[in-house]
Amino acid sequence: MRLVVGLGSNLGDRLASLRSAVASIAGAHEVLARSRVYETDPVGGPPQPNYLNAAVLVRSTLEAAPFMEHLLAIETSMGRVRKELNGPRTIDLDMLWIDGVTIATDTLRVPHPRLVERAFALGPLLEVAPDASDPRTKHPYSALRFDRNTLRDVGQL
Ligand code: PH2
Ligand code: MG
Ligand code: MG
Repeated sequence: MRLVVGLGSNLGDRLASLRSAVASIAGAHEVLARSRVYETDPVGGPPQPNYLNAAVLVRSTLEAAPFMEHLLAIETSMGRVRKELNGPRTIDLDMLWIDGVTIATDTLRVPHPRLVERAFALGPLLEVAPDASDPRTKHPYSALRFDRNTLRDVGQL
């Protein structure tokens, strides 16, 4: 499957965390493209530091559920502790989109339920997968409006 992983970090050495996570992903799957790294204001949750956000386009032989398990294992190995919903985190790895696939179970939803309303997810996704579309409606994400000014380019992944 071809999919996009969204990365976020707002605790510790944020850039190092994003890069370390990408290295872990690349150790087990084919990373086809990497977005720029963007600094973004936190959206939702408690008051918390600014995020760095990015995305990678991946090709994997795994199916969605085991792929997500791998992402969660990387988060745990990097010391992520889950305290509160939408709270600050050293690393967050989200399966934003899988080409042609919709999943809606109790434990997994793809596309990410808040993808289209979050510039910090949609912007990086479109950079690595400009052709991405909603798997059910086929509506291209590139036709959606979002505020590019909320994404401050701070360098390469
Ligand atoms: N992730 C959240 C909540 N809020 N805000 C920004 N800017 N970037 C994120 O990655 C983010 C967030 C929960 O996953
Ligand atoms: Mg998230
Ligand atoms: Mg997450």
